[in-house]
Amino acid sequence: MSPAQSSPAEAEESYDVVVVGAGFAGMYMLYRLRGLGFSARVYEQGDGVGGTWYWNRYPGARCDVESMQYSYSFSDELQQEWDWSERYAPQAEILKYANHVADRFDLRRDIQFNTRVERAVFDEQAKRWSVTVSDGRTVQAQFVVLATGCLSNARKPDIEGLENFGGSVYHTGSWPHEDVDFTGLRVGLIGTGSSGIQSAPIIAEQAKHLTVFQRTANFSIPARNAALTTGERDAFRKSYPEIRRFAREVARNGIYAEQPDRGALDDSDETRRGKYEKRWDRGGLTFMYVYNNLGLDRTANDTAADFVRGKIAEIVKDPATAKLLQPNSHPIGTKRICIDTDYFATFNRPNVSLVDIKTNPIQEITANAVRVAGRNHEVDALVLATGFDAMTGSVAKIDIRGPGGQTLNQKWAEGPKTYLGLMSAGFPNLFIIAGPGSPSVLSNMIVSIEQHVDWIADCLTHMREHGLAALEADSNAEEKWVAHVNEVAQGTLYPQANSWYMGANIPGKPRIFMPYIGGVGAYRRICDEVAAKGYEGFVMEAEAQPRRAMSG
Ligand code: N01
Repeated sequence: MSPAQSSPAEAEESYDVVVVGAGFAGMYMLYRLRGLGFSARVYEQGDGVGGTWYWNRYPGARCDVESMQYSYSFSDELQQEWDWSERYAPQAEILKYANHVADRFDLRRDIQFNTRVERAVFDEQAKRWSVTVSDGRTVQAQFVVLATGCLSNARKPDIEGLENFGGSVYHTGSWPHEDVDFTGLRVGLIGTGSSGIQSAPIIAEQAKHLTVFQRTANFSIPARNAALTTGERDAFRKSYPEIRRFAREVARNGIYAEQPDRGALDDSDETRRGKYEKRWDRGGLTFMYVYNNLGLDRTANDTAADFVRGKIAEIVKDPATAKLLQPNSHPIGTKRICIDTDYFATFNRPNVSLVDIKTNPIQEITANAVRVAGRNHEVDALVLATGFDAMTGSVAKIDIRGPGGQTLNQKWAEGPKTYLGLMSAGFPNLFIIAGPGSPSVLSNMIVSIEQHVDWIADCLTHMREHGLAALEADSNAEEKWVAHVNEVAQGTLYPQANSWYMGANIPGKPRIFMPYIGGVGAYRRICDEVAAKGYEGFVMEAEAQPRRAMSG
């Protein structure tokens, strides 16, 4: 398991680890592998690093986790030296940060850009993966790490006539690199999730007219974005050790913030309203932290949902539009809550209109219009903010074949199954970062990414030290973990929403609550315990020796 050294030609084609993707997960994985002396090759389909932040360049794109927390913690020099400009960094700045990290740690020399991983086949004799990439080459690797991202497979909707549209069509998740200018154009925006809600106000400022086609009204909280002062940055930096510890161990979603200590029904109406007002004014995701039972108890949840519906009615002047914008189909927070800048107020502009496509779905897209309920809404450009085949979509695009030829897609046909979100039984030496069954998208992604990468790095080190050739999830351990993930989800309100967490946005995708909702702290403790017990629930195979179970 040392870097292949026999000949330069062989070394070029054989690695300890192939990493798929050079987003935040792939970059940190490479950094750790290199530090441990493993040879690694990263393949990235884009022509630059940054993953999500490389592709999602739509107007208004910014993170909904505050910049000082949505950043790597592995290098204190990095976190002390990097200057974030705003409370919520815009996409371009996050991408600049990703590029800075790549340069600072000299990562690019092990990343091959513009290259997709197309196939990975496990050779049971050699205990190695043969990985075929889009330039036609096949390389060998003992391990493959899928750092493919949870929201990276942009999904075009299946709407009749879309291919006949005569104007430009953009998807927020694969936005062009050059500037897109909507000045003087009539723009149609389909989709009102985080991407649609962030982009609508900016497009409306530019376009002659913006028509928003809404299928599901969404809850959104003001971002209250602002420039960060030197004082704010310094205060944060001084407290980084405690902030990072808290985010990893205490906060359920990996974000340092005040934690609620009571339920919504424990307060009087007046006190509750005062608390919601305070959080609304403060802005951001932590609105859901006012009380500890908003995700658990429907009556408690309704108090927060009613508050937000009331705010929408206050902001939006036309009562019919306000009513349409008020979400009623799901408990607040059970679809990813959106964070906006002036989204609802955008509908007070004379050049913006809202079309309900829940009651009357889009009938057809013609060369120059979107037809709804027999009426043509004429548009010159279309923006599809229709989301992603989340969590499994990018993994499914790779033809992954385990021993015996079973594909991962066959195994996951009824829904993804993993042990700890890290590995899937039947696929040895194949790791997933932030996979289904891990907290991933329910958390500050960088906290989860660092935890997974560190765990995988420790696991590979353990294997090297113990002369182990292969490791895979035990199917019983996997079944138990899947049952636990489901059980925890069923105890919450989350499964009540038709969300992408449930796979509900993809026709035909099995409806399973994919992320682990037990919280990043609890999850980390479980992963650490598994490792401390000699990788309990994993099956390991020694070099040239028969398989043996390594349960604790
Ligand atoms: O995608 P989404 P997104 N016809 O799936 C609608 C992260 N993110 O790109 O709800 C008509 O949430 C769909 O309607 P419905 C964040 O985790 C973060 O906005 O299925 N409409 C919905 O309104 C987020 O949750 C940030 O009924 C169709 C919308 O399109 C995740 O990425 C910013 C349709 C899709 O919403 C995904 O967000 C952006 C159809 N055929 C994204 N198909 C921040 O950090 C879909 N829709 C702030």
